[in-house]
Amino acid sequence: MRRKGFMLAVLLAGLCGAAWSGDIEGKVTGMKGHSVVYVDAVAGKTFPAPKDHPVMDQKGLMFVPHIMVVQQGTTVDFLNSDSVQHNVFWPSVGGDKKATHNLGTWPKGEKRPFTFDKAGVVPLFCNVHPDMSAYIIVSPTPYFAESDDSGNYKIKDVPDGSYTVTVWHEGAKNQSKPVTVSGSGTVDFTLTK
Ligand SMILES: [Cu+2]
Repeated sequence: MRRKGFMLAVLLAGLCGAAWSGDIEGKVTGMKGHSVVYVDAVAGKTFPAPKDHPVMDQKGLMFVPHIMVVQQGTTVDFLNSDSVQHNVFWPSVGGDKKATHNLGTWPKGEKRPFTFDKAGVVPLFCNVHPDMSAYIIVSPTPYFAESDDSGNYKIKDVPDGSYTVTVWHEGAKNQSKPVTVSGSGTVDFTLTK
C-alpha cells in the first residue's frame, strides 16, 4: 500500500514536471507604439526552425508590416505588391555590419525568400525609396511577443525556469531583465531613448 502511494507520487511529479509552463507578461511604458519582447538564448537549448514563411510585403510604397518578429532560423518571404520596382537591403543584423545583405530588386507579384539564421534586429530599407523602412526582430527563442497599443504583452507557454527577457522598441535602447517562470512570470519595462 505504501509502495503504491509512492509510485503514484512519482508518476504525478513526472507528469506535472513535464507540463509546467506559463506565460510571461507585463507592460512596456515610456514610449508610444508597439514593442517586441523576447526570451534571450537559453544555454544548452536549441529550437527547431519554424516551417512557416511569414511575408514582408512592399505595398503602397511601404513595408507591411512595419515591425515583424520571427524565431531565429525562420525564412521570410519578401513580396513586392506594387507596380513600381522596390529593393530590399539591410545594413546590419544585431548591429553587426558584416551581416549586411542586398536582396535585389524584383517585379510585382514576385517573392524572394531569406532565412534569418542570426539573431538580432534587422533594419530594412529600399534603395529606390529612401522613406521606406521596417524592422525584423529575429528572436533567439520561440518565446516572443509584440505588445499591443497600450504596451501590454504576453509571451505564451514558456517552460518553468530562469531567463533573461529583452525589449526592443524603435528608437529606444534595448533593455534586458531577469525573470523566473514558475507557473507564470511578470516583467515590466520603462523605455528610454
Ligand atoms: Cu521601394
